[in-house]
Amino acid sequence: MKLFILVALFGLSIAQHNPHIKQGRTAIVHLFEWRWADIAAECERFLGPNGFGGVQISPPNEHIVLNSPWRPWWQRYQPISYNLCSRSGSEDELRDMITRCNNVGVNIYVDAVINHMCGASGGEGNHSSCGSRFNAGTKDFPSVPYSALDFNNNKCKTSSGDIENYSDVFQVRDCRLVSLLDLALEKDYVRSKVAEYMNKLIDMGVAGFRVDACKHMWPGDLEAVYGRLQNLSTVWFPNNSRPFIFQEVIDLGGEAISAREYFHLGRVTEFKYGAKLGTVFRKWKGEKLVFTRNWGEGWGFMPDGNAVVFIDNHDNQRGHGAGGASIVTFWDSKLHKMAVGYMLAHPYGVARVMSSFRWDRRFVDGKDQNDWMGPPSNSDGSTKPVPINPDQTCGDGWVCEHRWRQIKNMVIFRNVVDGQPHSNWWDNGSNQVAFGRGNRGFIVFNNDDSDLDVTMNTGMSGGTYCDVISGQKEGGTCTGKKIHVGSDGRAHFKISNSEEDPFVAIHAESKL
Ligand code: QV4
Ligand code: CA
Repeated sequence: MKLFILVALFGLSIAQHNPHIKQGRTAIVHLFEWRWADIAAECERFLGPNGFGGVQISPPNEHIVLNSPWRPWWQRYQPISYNLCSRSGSEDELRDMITRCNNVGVNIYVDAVINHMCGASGGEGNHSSCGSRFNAGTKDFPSVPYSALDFNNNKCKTSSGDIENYSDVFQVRDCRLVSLLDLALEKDYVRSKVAEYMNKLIDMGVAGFRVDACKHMWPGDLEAVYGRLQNLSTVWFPNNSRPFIFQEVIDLGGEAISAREYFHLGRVTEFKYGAKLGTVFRKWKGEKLVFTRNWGEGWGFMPDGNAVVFIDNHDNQRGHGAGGASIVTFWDSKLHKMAVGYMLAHPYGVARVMSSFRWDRRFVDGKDQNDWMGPPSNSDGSTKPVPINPDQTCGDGWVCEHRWRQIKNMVIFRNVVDGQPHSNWWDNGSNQVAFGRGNRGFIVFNNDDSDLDVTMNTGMSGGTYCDVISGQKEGGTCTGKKIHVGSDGRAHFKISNSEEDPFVAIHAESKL
C-alpha cells in the first residue's frame, strides 16, 4: 500500500513535466504573435519536415485592445474573457491550426494568462478582441463572467493595491502586478472558470501550457487548477497523458520566491540559463566558454528534469522581465546563433527557440522607447501574415530565427543526439571549446580572438561528415565544410575567428 501511494504520488508529480513531444523530436519554438493561419502553414511546410517538436503560441483568449500606445504586443497579457478570438485569429482558425500541426507531429503549447485580467486603468466599453463589454473600474467582465468578488481586493495590504516590494511574498501573490486586476484563485469559482478555459483547449488538442506569471500565484492554488485539468486528447496522445505544464517564474537568485516552490507542479523556466550563457558569449565579467565544462546543474541551475531553457524570450529580448543587457537576441545575430547552437547541442533541459519580429528600436539613456511595439501590422492594427521569401527567410519584419540554417540544423542535431551523454570535452583554456554527444554528434566553438586549428577526439565513427553550420548535406553532397573523422575518432578542425559563424557541428545523419 505504501509503495502504491509513493508510486501514485511520484507518478503524479512527474506527469506534467513531460512535454509529450512526438517521436524523435526534441525542441520547441515560440512563434511570438504569429497568426493561427500562419502557424498552421508553418507546421506543414517547415516545422514538421524539419523535426520541430512543438510551438508555444501567444495567448489565444480575448484581450484588451489599446490605442495608446497603438496595439502594443503586451495587450495580449491583459485578458478580457476566455473567448477564443485574439489578434492571432478566431476560434475556428485556432482549431484548424491545432489539428493541422498535430497531424504533422508538431505539438501546440498555449500561453495561459490566469493570474489577472486587464490593467486597473483599462477603462470600460468593448475595446476588446472579440468585442466583449467590460468595466475595469468596477471589475466587471461579463463574458467570463467575473465580478468584483472574484478579485483579490482587501487581501492585498499595500496602499496602492499594486506589488510594491518583491521581498514580501504576500504582496507578490495577492497584490496587482503592474496594476493588472489580480484574480482570487483561492475561490472555487475562479479555479473552475480557469480550468474550463484550459480544458476547452485540451479538448481541441493542445499538448500543454506555458503558465504566465506563476510567481504571482500561490503554488497551492495552481495545484488545485492543474488538478482539474483533463488528460490530453486521445486523438493525438497516448491514454492517460497529463498536459505538459511549464511555469514562468523568474528566479535569478536572491528573491523571496524561489523556482523550487513550483517544481512538483510542472517544469519551470530557467532564466539563469540565457542570462549566464549570454554573459559567457559576450565575455563579460571575466566569463569564458572553458568554464561551461559543467554547464547545467553544475552552474547552480535547477534539476534537469524541471527546466525549460532558452537564450532569450519575448520579454527579455526587449528589456522587459529579467536578464538585462547580457541577453543575446537576433539583434546580435552572430552571438545568437552560437548561443542557440550551444543550447541545442547540450543535453540539459527542454529547449525553446525564440522566433521574433523586428521593431524600431530607439534607445534614449539606455532605454528602448519602442519596446511596446506590436507585430508587423496593417494600418487598421491587424497583424500581417508571414510571407516566405524564395531563399526560405521571412519577409515583412518577421525575423524567423528558427528558419536560419544554423538554428534549424541544430534543432535536427538535438534530435539526432537525443539520449546520448555529454562527452569528449576539449578546450584551449579560454573561449575555444568542443564537446560531443556519445557517438552521434560533435560541436566545436571558436569565440576567441585567434584562430582554432586543432586535431581532437570526436567519439564519432570514421568517415566524412558535412558541417551543418557552414552548409548542410543536400542530396549526397555537402554545401559547407567537410570534416574527416579518422578510424580512431580523431578529426582536424580549423575555424578562423573572423568567420561569419565561428563554429562547426557534425552528426550521424550529416555523414556523407
Ligand atoms: C503601468 C505601470 C503601473 C501602473 C499602471 C497604471 O507600470 O505601475 O500602476 O501603468 O495604469 C503593461 C505596461 C505597464 C502597465 C500595465 C498595466 O507595460 O507599464 O502598468 O500594462 O496597464 C507584459 C509586459 C508588461 C505589460 C503587461 C500587461 O511585459 O509591460 O504591462 O504585459 O500588458 C515580472 C513578472 C513576470 C512578467 C515580467 C514581465 O514576475 O511574470 O515581470 N512576465 C510575464 C509575461 C509578460 C507579461 C506578464 C507576465 C503579465 O511574460 O509578457 O507582461 O501578464 O518579472
Ligand atoms: Ca496574484
